[in-house]
Amino acid sequence: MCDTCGCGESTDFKIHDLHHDNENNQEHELKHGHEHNHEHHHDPQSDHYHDHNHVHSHEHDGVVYTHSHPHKKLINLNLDILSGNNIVAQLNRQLFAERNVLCLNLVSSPGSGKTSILEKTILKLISSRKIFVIEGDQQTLLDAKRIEKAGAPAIQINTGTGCHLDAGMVELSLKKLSVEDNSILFIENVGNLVCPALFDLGETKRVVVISVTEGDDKPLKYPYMFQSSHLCIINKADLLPYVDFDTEKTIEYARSINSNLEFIVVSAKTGEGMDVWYEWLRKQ
Ligand SMILES: Nc1nc2c(ncn2[C@@H]2O[C@H](COP(=O)(O)OP(=O)(O)OP(=O)(O)O)[C@@H](O)[C@H]2O)c(=O)[nH]1
Ligand SMILES: [Mg+2]
Repeated sequence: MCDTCGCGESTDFKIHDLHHDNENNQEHELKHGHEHNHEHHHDPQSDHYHDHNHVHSHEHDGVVYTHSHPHKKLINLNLDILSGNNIVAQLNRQLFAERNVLCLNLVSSPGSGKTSILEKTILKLISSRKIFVIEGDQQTLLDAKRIEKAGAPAIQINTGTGCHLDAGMVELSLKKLSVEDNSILFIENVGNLVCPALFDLGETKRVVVISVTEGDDKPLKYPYMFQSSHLCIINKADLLPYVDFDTEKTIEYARSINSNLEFIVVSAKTGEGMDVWYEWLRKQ
């Protein structure tokens, strides 16, 4: 059980490489374990000085790979539940910065149109930009196959009972997906406006997608996702004539939570507004 949000065990996930997985059995499991060697020193304020040797191990084709990140950190055990994730996220972020990779974490409810937006984006930009994609879903290779069909290399993470990606999953995926320098890496998170908000993946920026069929109250109901995002894409604009969705009200609600949030209204289906999104990408 995940300590933070109560979803399924976060070590029980699978990473699928569409090309190198066994053809008869595309379920290529990558077992991932964590060992922690801890030394605790009590101090008067009940914080713990945490002498922490963080050892990752994973199994691939019967071979267990292990690496460790020794680190020392002062933690408050009540507050810093997510520190393990944040440390790996910081390593991912450092790697992206060193290699000039623009890493965007796409988050949304299920079905808002993340994969559709990525398909259109890849078709438009792949001739001028190198694009790579990490796909997150509880089950199936469907989205990774759609992305590869559009023309970009993709890795699929299946989280099983888990409801979000975490930084360790991204770190392991990077060992299978040869992301090139000066490229764009899109991470499509598991469709869910709750838990993915809590897990920093090391992304350069976070993009929240909502669609007009979901109702304009979403920023107020799921504030953490809007608070932690840099850009909000409002998708399915082609359906605006048929649904009760007030775009201005949505923007007002979201801005009341995050005054720095940017907005782009698009339709992945008709292509409306997509040029504004491509321009936003170009500026990053
Ligand atoms: N009308 C309309 N339908 C859209 C648009 N974008 C996506 N869809 C449809 O919405 C459905 C879900 O789209 P996806 O791109 O699979 O959404 P997703 O966010 O990737 O879904 P999950 O990965 O399952 O969370 C599909 O049937 C799409 O064809 C749009 O702009 N307009
Ligand atoms: Mg998808």
